[in-house]
Amino acid sequence: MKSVRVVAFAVALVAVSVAAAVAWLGTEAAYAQSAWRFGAVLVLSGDGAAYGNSQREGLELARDTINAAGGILGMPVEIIFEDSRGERTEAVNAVLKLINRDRVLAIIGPTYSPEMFAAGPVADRARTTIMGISTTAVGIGEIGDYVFRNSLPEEGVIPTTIRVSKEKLGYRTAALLYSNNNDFTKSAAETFERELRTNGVELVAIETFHDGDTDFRAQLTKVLQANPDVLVVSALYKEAALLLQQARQLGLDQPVVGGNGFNSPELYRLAGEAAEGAIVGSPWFPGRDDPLVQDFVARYQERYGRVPDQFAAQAYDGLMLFAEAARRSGNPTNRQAFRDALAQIRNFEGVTGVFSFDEHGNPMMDATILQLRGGEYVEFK
Ligand code: 1QQ
Repeated sequence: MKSVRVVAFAVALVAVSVAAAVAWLGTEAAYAQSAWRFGAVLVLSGDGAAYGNSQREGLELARDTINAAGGILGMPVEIIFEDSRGERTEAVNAVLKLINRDRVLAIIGPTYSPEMFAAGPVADRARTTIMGISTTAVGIGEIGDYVFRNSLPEEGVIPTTIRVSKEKLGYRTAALLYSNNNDFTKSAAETFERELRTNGVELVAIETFHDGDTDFRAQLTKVLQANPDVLVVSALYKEAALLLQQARQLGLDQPVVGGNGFNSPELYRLAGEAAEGAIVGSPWFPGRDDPLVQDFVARYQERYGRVPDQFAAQAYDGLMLFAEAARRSGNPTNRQAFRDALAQIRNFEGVTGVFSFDEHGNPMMDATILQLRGGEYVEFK
């Protein structure tokens, strides 16, 4: 009896070990990749699709540039694209799928700050690097050790936008208009408010709306009565375009200063003349006299037939940063080594500028102040 039990135990033990070995082999097999597989979660449809489609183009150009030069350590780069439609839950689901099913090494995106505040902690808990290429609200890098961004936060852009625009335009009073159900537009509005006050500008009206709103006339009528010297707007391009059109119709012809939502040429396509002259800060300036920038602009233009916008440029730089981290880490299945290599990158030369991450995974770089003229972003002088 006793020996039967021992044998049964031994058999069970072997069975368990075999199962464990098979499971281990299975994981290893899934991990034994012959490509650097990354995921990208972008707003590819819906109201903000122009942001995400520019990002997709920038990523594809970077991917093909890397692969045409032989890949990274002899292995090609692969990107699995997911459309979040700008929705937090979609972004979370996409991140889970990329991590667990596709077993990507790391993730680029999501496009919007609110999406990152939802999906960033999910990637962080799974110890998988996630890097925003357009998220600009305060506190993104601080979400966790595996959360990065190469997009310059509004906190790093707006102080220059306000200082330079005030110097040139000499405004003394301002109206601030912003969407207050979006982490990014809210965060940027707080920074605008602080910087306006710091520069001695009096806020004579503060008006809010929601993402998705289409009628801004009630708020604009109050702004008209307050008669500010300048309109400061923190909104995504769709709301910003409608707001600017309605403002001009009501007779508000003041200069306009915008936040990062203004960096898509879609703003001008939707708003037309109402957006003419709008001022916005960005690390990206396609006219920069730098061979790296001009080579990128020429290749992008050849492939897509237009000048790359900020979102395409930051996406391009984002994948190039990932490629550098991949090269340094040396292993397409080691997520920890990848994260550590990315965190250590200093003085990386991208088309949007020279990158270093601070201790929270946020970039430190300079901004240029731009003005929309005839649908193009030119240096504001
Ligand atoms: C954010 C942004 C948007 C303009 C990205 C498209 O800056 O959500 O943080």
